[in-house]
Amino acid sequence: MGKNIDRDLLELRGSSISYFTGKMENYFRLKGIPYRLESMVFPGEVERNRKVLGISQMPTVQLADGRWMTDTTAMIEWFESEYPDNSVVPDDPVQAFVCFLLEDWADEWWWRPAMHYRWFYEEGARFASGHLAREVMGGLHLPLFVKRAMLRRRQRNGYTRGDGIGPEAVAGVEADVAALFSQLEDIFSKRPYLLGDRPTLADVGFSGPFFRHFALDPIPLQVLRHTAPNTLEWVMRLWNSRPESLQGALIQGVPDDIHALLQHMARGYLPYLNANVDAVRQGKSTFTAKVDGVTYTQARSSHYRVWCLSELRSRFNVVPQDVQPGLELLLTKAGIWEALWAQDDLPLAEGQESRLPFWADHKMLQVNR
Ligand SMILES: N[C@@H](CCC(=O)N[C@@H](CS)C(=O)NCC(=O)O)C(=O)O
Repeated sequence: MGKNIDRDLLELRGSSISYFTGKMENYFRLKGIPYRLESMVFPGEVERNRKVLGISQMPTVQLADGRWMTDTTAMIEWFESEYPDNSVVPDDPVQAFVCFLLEDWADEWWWRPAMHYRWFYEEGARFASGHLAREVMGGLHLPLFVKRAMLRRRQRNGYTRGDGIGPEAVAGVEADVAALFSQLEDIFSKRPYLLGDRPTLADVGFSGPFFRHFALDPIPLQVLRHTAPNTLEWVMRLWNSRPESLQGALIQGVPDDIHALLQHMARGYLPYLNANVDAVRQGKSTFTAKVDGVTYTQARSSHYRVWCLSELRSRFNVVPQDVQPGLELLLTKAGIWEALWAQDDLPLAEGQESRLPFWADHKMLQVNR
């Protein structure tokens, strides 16, 4: 039976167990934007991706007119301007800024613990290496066990041990995840989505670590079932939402439970971002930093995350003048404000990432193959 391909449909290319592919799918479903998921094929697509996008990462999107896109944050921003109905960004500029913060934290901080649970534990590595070897490595003519071993090695060297989680960091990383689960459980036992009765960009951001990692990989799924069942329900509620779900009311302002999330973000992610800025400025490819009581030994430095910090600053600068003092006070109380502006002259390349989502200058992390 031939495959019935609708050429007008967006093509989302990635993997059915990938963090950022899952984030993009949650967004498309919520907005009612039809798409077709196709598995990226390694190594065949890597060269093409580099040619059309500058880098190769998951997912990519190909528009019906043939243009290629990458980077979920920049893609979502682009789709929001193309499909302005039922925006996922709240009208209230303070809540909108909180969404940008939470999305960035979800993308760039929770990525590492998500990879840890998948690749550190045998149960996770067995599941994911088997799945990925079959799904995306069809283009490599090697025995399955070799592909699986290659994947484990690559992911551990790139994203877990090789990105700062040595044996001494494991307990701290897992305690950090447990603290997040407990904070989210508190929120989702009171309301269906992070900011009220409808999902926002903050929920879409958190679908990254949750949908295809914490709520899929054997170990964290077991932890979620037992410690955070309301959070597990939220994962599926978001996946099952449609444009009609974007009608509900949002809460007023920024309640204490969201403030607590911002304080959590301020403890680990912001000091890490600043340590990363120092490393990039000094031209170091790895750095060691103790943040929130956990020592990350030889974490990879990231040019992309320097840009993330600068994006958060730019987002603050476009908040209406009369709203800025209130937002500044909120961020100061959360412990974010000072860290956000701690450094002058961020080490960014000229025009870095300015062509996203149609061209990317830097990968999130450079992984040696
Ligand atoms: N910030 C990017 C990150 C995308 C990303 O890092 N994707 C991962 C897989 S989910 C990847 O392709 N990493 C590159 C690699 O493993 O070489 C986004 O939002 O799309």
